[in-house]
Amino acid sequence: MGNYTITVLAGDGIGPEVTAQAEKVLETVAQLYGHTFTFQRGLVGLTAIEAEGAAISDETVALCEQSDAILFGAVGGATPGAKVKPEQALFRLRKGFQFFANLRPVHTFQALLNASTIKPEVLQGTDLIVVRELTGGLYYGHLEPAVPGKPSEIRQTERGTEAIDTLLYTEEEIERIVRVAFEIARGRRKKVTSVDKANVLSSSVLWRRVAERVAAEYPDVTFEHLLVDACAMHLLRQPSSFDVIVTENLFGDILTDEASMLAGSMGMLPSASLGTRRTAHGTFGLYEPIHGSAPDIAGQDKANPLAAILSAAMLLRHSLGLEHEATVIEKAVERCIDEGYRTADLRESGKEVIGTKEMGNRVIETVKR
Ligand code: GGG
Repeated sequence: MGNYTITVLAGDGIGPEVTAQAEKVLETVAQLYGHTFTFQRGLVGLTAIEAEGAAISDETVALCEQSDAILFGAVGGATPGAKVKPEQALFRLRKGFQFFANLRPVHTFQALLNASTIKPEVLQGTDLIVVRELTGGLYYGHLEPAVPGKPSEIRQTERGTEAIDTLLYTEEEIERIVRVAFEIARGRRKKVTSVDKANVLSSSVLWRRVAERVAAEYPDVTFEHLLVDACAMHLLRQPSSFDVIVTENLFGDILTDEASMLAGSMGMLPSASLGTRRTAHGTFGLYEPIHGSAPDIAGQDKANPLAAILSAAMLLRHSLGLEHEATVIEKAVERCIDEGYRTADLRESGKEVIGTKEMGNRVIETVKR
């Protein structure tokens, strides 16, 4: 039994809808196991820009600072020509709290083998985790000022209109993320695939060199390099061959959107963003579904809340040290899928489609069983 403070940053579009379901599940777990979760809320993204003039205010960052974990929804939306982008909220939190390790597990539930356009025999046994570097690379490689997506980065020169992004990694940044991957692999099937573009990019040549040095410290873990293009192909050809994939920021973002199709939908993939800051019970972190704000379906009770609910499970595990409670949620999600409940993104013939709130309620009922 314990008291924990969780900052909820629901954000834009479907963010508030899916986060509300995750919160409901957390409240149920609190009641069942005698914990007290205090939820404190802040604005992020487009919602914050409209209300407060910034994608995230200093006050909201301070709220995060005073909590055990951050439960994040999604940010994004149309901001044509805007000076401030909703995504800057995420980048500020990631950089500010040094959340350099983004864990994105990809698991294909048995009952969803036929929900994908990919053949079930290819999907069978898919259980991998992408360890995405989150505070470096192209996302942060801008000229002055270092603000991702800032429109002023498009400039006029004697060559015409141009824009520059730089891909910079230091040895230290590579080493710490590769080490996270090896530590995770030790608790799994003991295989690490380091993904880069070393035939083209200097930063990848350094990435390879550092990854090999770290790998030598883990002789019990099988290690391989893979070019990012080959990785994209193998993910669809033989996903079960992967255990832990470690890669740089942008490659990780793209590969996990692809890999989400192995799990049936973007709405199935949770994530944890972690750094080195400790809480009383674990590691301070930010937890969010990998999907964006999906404005096209916002407010229609159509979004899949399972990625948000599974992110809440990761929060319990990594930041609050509540492993049992995390597993209870994960098992409940799998059981709901086994019992045939599907949101629209997982539409399957013969299966009834239910809404966001109903799916949240199903998970709660299952957690209580
Ligand atoms: N919940 C994920 C989210 O809001 N994604 C919006 C986004 O821009 N993400 C970029 C990224 O994760 O790097």
